Amino acid sequence: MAEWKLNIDPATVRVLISGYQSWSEAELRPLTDRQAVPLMQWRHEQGHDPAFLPSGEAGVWRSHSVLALVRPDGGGWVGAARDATHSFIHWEARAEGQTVRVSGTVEGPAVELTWDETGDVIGTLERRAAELGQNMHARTPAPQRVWCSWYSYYRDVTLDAMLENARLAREHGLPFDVFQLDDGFQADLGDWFTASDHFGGHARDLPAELNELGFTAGLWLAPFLASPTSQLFRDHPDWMLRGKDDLPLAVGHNWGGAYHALDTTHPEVLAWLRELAATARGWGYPYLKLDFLYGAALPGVRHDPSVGRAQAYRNGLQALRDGAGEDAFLLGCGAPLASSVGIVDAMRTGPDVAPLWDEDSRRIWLGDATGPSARNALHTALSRWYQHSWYQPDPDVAICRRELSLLTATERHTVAAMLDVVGGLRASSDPIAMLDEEGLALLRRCLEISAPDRPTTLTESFGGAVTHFSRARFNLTDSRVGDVPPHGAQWPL
Ligand code: 9PG
Repeated sequence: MAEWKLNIDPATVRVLISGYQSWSEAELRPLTDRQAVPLMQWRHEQGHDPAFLPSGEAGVWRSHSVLALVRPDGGGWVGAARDATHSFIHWEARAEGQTVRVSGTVEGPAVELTWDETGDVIGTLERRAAELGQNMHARTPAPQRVWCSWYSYYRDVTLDAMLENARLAREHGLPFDVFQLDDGFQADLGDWFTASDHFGGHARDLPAELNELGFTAGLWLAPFLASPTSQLFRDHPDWMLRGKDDLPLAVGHNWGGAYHALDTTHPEVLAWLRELAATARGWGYPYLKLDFLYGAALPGVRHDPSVGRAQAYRNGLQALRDGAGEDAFLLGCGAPLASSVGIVDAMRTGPDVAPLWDEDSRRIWLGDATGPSARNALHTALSRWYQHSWYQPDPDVAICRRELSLLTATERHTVAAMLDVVGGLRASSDPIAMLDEEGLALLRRCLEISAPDRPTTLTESFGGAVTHFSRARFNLTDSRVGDVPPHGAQWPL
């Protein structure tokens, strides 16, 4: 463990942290504030790293891979790592009287950590992040424009709904590159080759028709998961990651019950992952959204105990890349972030957007800001702006429809501004038939590719996140701040 003691009054310092995986919070907060830890235990493995949780104490902030402290003059300190291929890097900043103590810990094979004092935290963090990206051979292809079925059809998606939206998108000349089928097409978690009862076809029936309409076909998979009801689980109980009690570990509760994860130190599991990705590719899907990837990285008992969990995760992800092919486009989601650099092309960098601004009961009273909401997605994706040198960032979908949504016109505009500032993948889930002229115009604007923007300052924030950029200023609070309405954005500036 490396440690630094800073002779600075903690009350004058802000901290910038990034949570473990796609959905974990990233924040820019006064150091003396309290980092929330979810009250519900099952959210620990699904939204965070259970082995390095937020502390829950005032004045103690934990971050993964990078950490920055910001003085009132915009200078400060930046902690980073040169490489995260085989290891997890845990940072902690702790207020102690009139000093701040910082520690950096490596879980896994040793890696060199960097700790810079700087007059320009924004620039130094961008530079150190870019170095990590270079060292890990980051893939940063051109941004894709994606229509995804999740945020309007959810698990009820059908083959017909996919094709109807693709046809309408073509009729309207909407510039999507990819039409991506999300969760709901498969019989069970793990049983990817069998169709669900309601889908009205098979996933392999879709790509040819999408290609004819001029779109690339994309498919969602949660390749490391297996539900206890699945054939995969029944056939291969010995493939599961286990707990100390030798039972298959419960790694989350998303589909109305607990589910398990594959043990990616097992050679048969790696072979299965290669086959799964190659099969999806063979069906005509060169674009894969690989979700719930955190499952392979949880602490547990593995087939090969000599492999650490960061390495086990990486080996599983590499098997998927090998199966899909070097030229496939892989989008990671629910994934340990830095550990995926160099294998994925794009990465979700925040929680899900939802057609509502905030779910403050869950966020405030249950201490869980990893749940779906426009506010949570903005808060975290904006605070990870520097990660465009790791992969193409995916801050999740725009919502341009007015039906099936509680978002106001101001809030829809704010999400659009966030997509411009993050400058990565563009996505939408709106049923095209629901969009009127205004909705279509906003969608077209959201699909305009832009270069990632940079913050103008980290010494000010309208809502605990990085909110001040050169092209837009965001207000994530519930009251007007200066010229920016609540939940609003001044954009373009
Ligand atoms: C499909 C969805 C969509 C979506 C993904 C992911 O923390 N959670 O409990 C949690 C559950 C689901 C979730 C995100 C977080 O959504 O982000 O785009 O693909 O799965 O089931």
